[in-house]
Amino acid sequence: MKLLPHLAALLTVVSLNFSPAFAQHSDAIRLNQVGFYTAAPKVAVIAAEAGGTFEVKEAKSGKTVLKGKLGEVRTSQHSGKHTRLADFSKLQKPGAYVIEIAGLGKSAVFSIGDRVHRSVAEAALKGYYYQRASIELPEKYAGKWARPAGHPDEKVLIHASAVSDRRPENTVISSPRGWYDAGDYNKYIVNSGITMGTLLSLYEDYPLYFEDFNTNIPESNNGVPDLLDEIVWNLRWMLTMQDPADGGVYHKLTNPRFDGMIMPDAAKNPRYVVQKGTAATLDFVAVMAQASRVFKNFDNKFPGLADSCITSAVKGWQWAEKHPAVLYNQEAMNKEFDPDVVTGAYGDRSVKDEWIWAASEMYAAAGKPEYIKNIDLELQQPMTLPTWSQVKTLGYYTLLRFAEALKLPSEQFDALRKNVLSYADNLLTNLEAQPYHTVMGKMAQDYAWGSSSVAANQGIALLYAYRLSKDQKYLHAALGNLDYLLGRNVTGYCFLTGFGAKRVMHPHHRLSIADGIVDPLPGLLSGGPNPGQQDKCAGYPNKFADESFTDNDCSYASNEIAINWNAPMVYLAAAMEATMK
Ligand code: 9MR
Repeated sequence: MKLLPHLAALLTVVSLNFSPAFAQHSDAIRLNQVGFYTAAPKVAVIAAEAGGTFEVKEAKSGKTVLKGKLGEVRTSQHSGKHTRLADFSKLQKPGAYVIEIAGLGKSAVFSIGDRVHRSVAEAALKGYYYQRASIELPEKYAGKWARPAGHPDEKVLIHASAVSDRRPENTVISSPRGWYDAGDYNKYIVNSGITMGTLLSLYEDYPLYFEDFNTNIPESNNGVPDLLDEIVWNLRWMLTMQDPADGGVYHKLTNPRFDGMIMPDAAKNPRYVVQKGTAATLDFVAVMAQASRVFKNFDNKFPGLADSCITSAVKGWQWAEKHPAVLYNQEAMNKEFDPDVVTGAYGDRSVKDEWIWAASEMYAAAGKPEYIKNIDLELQQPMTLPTWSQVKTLGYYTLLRFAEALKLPSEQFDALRKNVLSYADNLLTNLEAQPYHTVMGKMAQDYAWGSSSVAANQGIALLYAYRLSKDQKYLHAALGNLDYLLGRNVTGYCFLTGFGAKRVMHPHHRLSIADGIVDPLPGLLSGGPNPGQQDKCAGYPNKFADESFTDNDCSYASNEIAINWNAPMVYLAAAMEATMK
């Protein structure tokens, strides 16, 4: 009898450790647990006292292929802890390897080769398929994560805050499809905005790469890149969120309160669209304008879609001109209307940046500079990293992308270019002293809620800098942030579910919690360290910014997943693949 609990514990360990990648490794040797490009820089970080040398060995034969010296001691600005680098860039022979350090043992197994992040990019895009609302996921596409349809959203109510002449309170509208926002099942326009903008930009920046990029979704092989098919799932939902009477866009489609930890088909609470707002409307305008550009080239596959997008964008723009700053304030709304809505707020205090983004996308879609004529593009101010509440840089990226086609005045182009390059240069300053040799984490504020998306978005900014300058230092720093996300960080976790030797197993994600399957849904990016620790979850190791992470499903502040975090992950991994080819 006494043996039984032991056996159960052993079985759990065995089932969690089924793949060779899970073999015991030293947690003090931190590196990208997926792989390294043959010709690119390769470093591991040693986070323990060790002798001065390291060896790289073939994983299978144990044969030593490289010996090296550890770098100088570096000190973390967040915790005061010490690290040293093991630089094995010289090793360029494709294969599977481990790093071994006397007294510490071996690292996780990693590979060196070409296309090492292809599977990461594919999985991260496939993550959106798993987030789809209103559709059954059959085994053929979803494997063991197959599930019945949930949240049909064909009978959604107009909330008291959202009434208009033709749509009085409780009018029923149909608003199916879209992606679940995150660990919860609601659908938020503002967060869809940056997500779609990032994914559409990925397509516009690297269209050729997606000609042969299959994620095994129902639409695969329909002659349209899977990236765009996936985008259409959310685009069609977004189109339903515009009030046809006046062009204003509802802020979100939501339950009044979060669903419990249940599967989608068990969720039966009424859902509402709530208050039209300027942030939602301008984000919608930006996405629709960009989508009209992209889907114009697929008119035979999606007849009329591009037209609907630009028509909706124009209507949204006109609404916003009449309502230039209607902010979503959930608390104020709840004081005035019932039922109270307490789900994600995505309330923004300024819409200046949404104006910049929407205007830039409209300009690039319609070719009419009038759209930016009355907008202060804020080009003399430092660039900001895109977040759901700060989107102006998405507009900058688009203006840069189409500078030539739009015949952008050279002062404007130069200012944009300078803006991106100085942002990237600031990231790079003092890189040599960083404890993990990443631009991510230099500043304490990098560890915001969803810090993984900060790392990924910094990577994107660096890739723009690289394309503008052709200077490899930016490309390598971007790659460093991908390394960060895949394991070269203080927690030692590979933050993308389904990948790495030390993997995230317990994200705050209803679909992963309620399905009873040990492995979480794959291809989803965990939020990452967040010293705010707002969830007050018990598992945090300490208060240090870079360590405030716990792989525990109570931790919505450090271990949730979200569509706006996955998008830059897809971008960074796919763009890196496209670039390193
Ligand atoms: O990503 C959002 C973060 O910036 C906010 O600080 C946080 C608290 O308002 O909300 C995050 O977004 C959550 C949203 O409100 C609801 N769905 C889950 C999102 C990720 O945690």
